Formats: sequence, structure tokens, C-alpha cells
Amino acid sequence: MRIIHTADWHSGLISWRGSKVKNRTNEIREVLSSLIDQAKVLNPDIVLVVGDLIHYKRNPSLESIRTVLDALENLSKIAPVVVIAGNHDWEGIVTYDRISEDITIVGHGDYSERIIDTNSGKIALYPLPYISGKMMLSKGKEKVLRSLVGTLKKFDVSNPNADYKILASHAMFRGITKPSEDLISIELEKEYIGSSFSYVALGHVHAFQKVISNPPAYYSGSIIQVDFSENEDKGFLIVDMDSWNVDVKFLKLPHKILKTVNLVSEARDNIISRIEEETESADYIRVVLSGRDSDLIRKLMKIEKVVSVKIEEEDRKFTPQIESFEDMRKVFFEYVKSHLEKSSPPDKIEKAMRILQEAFERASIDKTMA
Ligand SMILES: [Mn+2]
Repeated sequence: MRIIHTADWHSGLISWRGSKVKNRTNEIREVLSSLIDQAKVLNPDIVLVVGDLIHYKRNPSLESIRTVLDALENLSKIAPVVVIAGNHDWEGIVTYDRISEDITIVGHGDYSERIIDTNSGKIALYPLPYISGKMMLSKGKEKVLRSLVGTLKKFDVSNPNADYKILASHAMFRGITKPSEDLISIELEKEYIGSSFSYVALGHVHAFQKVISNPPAYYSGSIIQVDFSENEDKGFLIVDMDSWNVDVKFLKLPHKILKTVNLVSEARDNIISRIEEETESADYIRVVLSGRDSDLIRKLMKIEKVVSVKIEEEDRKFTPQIESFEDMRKVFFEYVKSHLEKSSPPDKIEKAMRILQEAFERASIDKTMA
């Protein structure tokens, strides 16, 4: 049994909107075409795509939808394709389910077990839904987590009429570095994964990595470097299984290279020539400078591959340091404080936070009385 495991295509992604806008769809289409070429040679029995095929949940571009549809159709000519929707995916993706018997789309409500017939035997596929932060807040973390663990247990003890049991999910596990845009998804414990599965195919985290060995659970990673935090190679996984062994290989895909060039301590006169050197080994460049210099920034932004210039001292982003999202008030307080810290002296911040605190207390008293 040979599986191709891929995820996080992010078709339609538009990067660097605040500085130099780049539509990444053509780039993604090219990487997908390389994936399809390799798949033809590898001749898998099944292709699993574990979420985030389309980047924009709402109003995705026509070309982004078409890119994914073309890729799924081409892959389905090689082997049955199963897609598990991720947090980014456009809701309309479920309609692709009707295109061909060889394309199965799991998402939006129906996460029941699927039996897939392949040339090398039957696969029982267990899809676990992605849990958004929003869902967690509305239903309560404990309740959502209990239900997820319950589902996993049910999957683990299930004894299907199949040769292999595969768990597939666009999910976040504790201890794994989250994608940069994900602040609030629920984290599952690795121990929740039962030992009855032959393989666990994961999506959401963009760097290829193993989560556990028994059963083998892997993130395939994204197929492009989505943002400047992603410096690792991109590719997909080929999983070969028989009754005794599972062998997992990472195969590289040719993708554009994103590079951050830190020139904080470089002399101003050298900066342009330093960047010109870097354009040979990178496709998109982010430059970090020590201070704001409009003239220099204008010159840098004229270089085709430079997509953003960051000023080091201004680089303070709000990342809440909290254990749980039950206390939204704490998150809000931290957020306000992080903004004030950019421009206000400590005594003013203290005063502002005191006023905010009083307002909150007042609001909760009013709520109790009403
Ligand atoms: Mn995701």
C-alpha cells in the first residue's frame, strides 16, 4: 500500500499586502504540477490531502479554485483522492465531492469513517474535524476536548472491514510549533492517538515533522514557504505500508525561497549592494534595518525581489501569553497594554489600565444587576 500524503497548498494566497502585494497562485500551481508529475512516477494507491487547499475561506479567486480543482482531477487519474478540509478551506470545496467517484471531500458536518477501495487493499479512513478557536469559545474548551477525545477513542476501538486504518486530521498537537497566523486553535495531546492506526496523516503545521512513532504520525508540511518564518524545505510524503512495516519518506518539491536579510549593523552605503547579492539565492526578500530611512526604503522596495522592509525597533507584535482562552478579559488587557507600550510612558499606561479595569468591573456589576 502506497500513500501520497500532502497538505497546506494555500492556493490563492496573497502575500505582503501591506508592502508589496504578491499573488502566489501561479507559484502554487507550478509546485502542484511538479507534485502531479512525481505522483505519476510513484504510482500511489491513494492520495490524501489533509486540509488548507484553498487559502481564503470567503470569496476565493476563480484561479485559486480552478488551480485546486485541476490538481485534484489530475491526481484522481492516478489514484483515489481524499481531502479533509482545514481551517482555511473555502466552504464550497465540499461540492467537489460530486465531480468523480475518485474524489472524496470530507468536511462541513460529515466526519464519518470512509472505506476506500484501492489497488492494494481497503483503507478505513477516520477523519477528525479541525476545531477552531471560535468553536472552542462558544461551546467551552472542556466540552469540545471531551468530545474530540471521545471520537478518537471510538475510532481507535473500531474494527472495520479493511486492511489498513488511517487517521487523518487538520489538527494541532501540543509541543509542535504553530503556524504563525494560528493563535487559538485547540491543542491535542499526542497520547490521544490510539495504537490501532496504521498511519496518521496530519495537516495544518507547515513544517514537515514526525509527531509520534507508534503509530507513525506525520505532518507533511506545506508545499510552499508561506511566510518568512518558514525556512525549511517543502515537499510531500510517500508512505509505504504492508502488514508489518510502515516506511515514510519526505520528497522535496521545487518552490520559491523566502529569505530574511538582517542588515541592522550594516553600513548604510553597503545595504543596496548586499541585497543585490542576495537576490541570486532567494526569490522573495525581507530586509531588516535598524532605523527608519524613507529614502533607503524606497530604493530597496524598487528591487524586484524585495517584498518587505522591517524596522527592528518597530517590530513588536502582540502575542498573548496565556494558558487558556477562558479568560478573554486578560487577553484584551494584554492587547491594549501592548499597544500603549509603543507610545506611552509607564505612568500613563498604568492610569489607562486602571480606568479600563474600573470600566470592566462596572460593566460586570451592571450585567449582574440586569
Ligand atoms: Mn491550517
